[in-house]
Amino acid sequence: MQDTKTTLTSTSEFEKEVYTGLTDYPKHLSSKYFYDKKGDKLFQDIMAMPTYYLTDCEYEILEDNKEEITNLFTEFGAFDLIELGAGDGKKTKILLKEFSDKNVDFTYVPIDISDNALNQLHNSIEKELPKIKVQPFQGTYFEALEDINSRKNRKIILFLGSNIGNLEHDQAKGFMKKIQELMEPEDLLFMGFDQKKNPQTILDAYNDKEGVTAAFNKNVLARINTELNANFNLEQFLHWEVYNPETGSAKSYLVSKIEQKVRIEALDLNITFKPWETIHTEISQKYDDEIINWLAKESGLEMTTAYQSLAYGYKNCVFKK
Ligand code: AVJ
Repeated sequence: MQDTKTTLTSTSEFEKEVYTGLTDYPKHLSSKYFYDKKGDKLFQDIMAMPTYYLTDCEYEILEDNKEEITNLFTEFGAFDLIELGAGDGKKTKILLKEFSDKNVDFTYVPIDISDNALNQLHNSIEKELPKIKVQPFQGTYFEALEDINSRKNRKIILFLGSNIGNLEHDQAKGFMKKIQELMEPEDLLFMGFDQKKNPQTILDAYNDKEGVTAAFNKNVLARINTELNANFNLEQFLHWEVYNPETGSAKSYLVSKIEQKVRIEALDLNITFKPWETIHTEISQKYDDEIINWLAKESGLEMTTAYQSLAYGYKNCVFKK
């Protein structure tokens, strides 16, 4: 029952957003729609590529500091470890394994938009770390906040992988403020922020030669084709990555190579593209200390600790209210 309902709600949300995004000027689609079964796999492939340095940075930070992090998290006894955008949980498992080995009393609450990713994660934890209590939650970040709000235990909220970077500053600020409002004084927010760095390194991370990121970006069109009965020709769109070193925003676009018409049957909609017309699909914001401090201040959070990966420039920050 629950599953059916969730699927129906998110499908109509998808329809609405596709309609709005493709009838707007300039056109846009949300990166949250990259993640179906195929998209999850493509993102896993991206995370495994050396050019996508973010994975290694965070892996290194968690591995090098897992004992200190354990002390921080267990300071007040039992807690709920709530992870926003858990995905395949590969990085989180460094902490989960450490907690399991040390018999830490906690419940892991992975939250993700992808049912498929959540099921895989749940199964793999049951197999690899059977002692851990898991309570998965499928939904968007904003739906997740409601669930978080109803929890009684001490909350430690993980937001890893620089997932926050998918939000524009104002959205990020609003989101962190909402989290702050549902935190109690003992609760913690543990967040990953990718840092500004050599612009070429960033372009290479989001524009790999193998074309995996391109396929990931185009997966939103593939989903519209299969789920909304449309006829996008993926070959006729170019994946294009732009990085602005001043603002720190990396943006992904799909650019129409030709003049073309697309039919989206489920929406009874015809879309036309002029040659080189764009669809903005993703922002992956890069941060510096000024921006992080501004976000913290605006959302009423206090940073208590920060862990850094110096080689590439990546930070995990701990906040309390
Ligand atoms: C999962 C949002 C952190 O923006 O770096 C990877 C997604 N997009 N390559 C990012 C992504 C293109 C990723 N996040």
